[in-house]
Amino acid sequence: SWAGKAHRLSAEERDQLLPNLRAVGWNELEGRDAIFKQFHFKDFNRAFGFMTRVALQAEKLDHHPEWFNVYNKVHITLSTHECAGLSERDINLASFIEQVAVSMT
Ligand code: H2B
Repeated sequence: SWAGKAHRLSAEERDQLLPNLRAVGWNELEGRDAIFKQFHFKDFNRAFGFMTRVALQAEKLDHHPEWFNVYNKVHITLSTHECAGLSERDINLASFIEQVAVSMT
């Protein structure tokens, strides 16, 4: 796509980029190069409002979350299929997701 080919983050890039996300609850999955976070909202309306805003940005970025929603909970996994692992696209989307989550809680 217009963004160029995604590459898996190097060890150095991970050391630089992941601590900020870990500090707000994102963790690396075991057995898969991806990051994961669980969000809890006040109710379904907040959860779905959050998902709607993330969905519109995902489409704009052409980078989409894997997610699961039940009522007020949204579980999100981010990974880049193109490079079969974590790329800068996941870091960027996670940062956007954090901004939206803060505004919904
Ligand atoms: N989302 C994610 N998470 N990883 C990808 O590699 C990806 C995507 N690729 N959304 C995009 C769509 C690709 O399939 C299209 C054709 O650009």
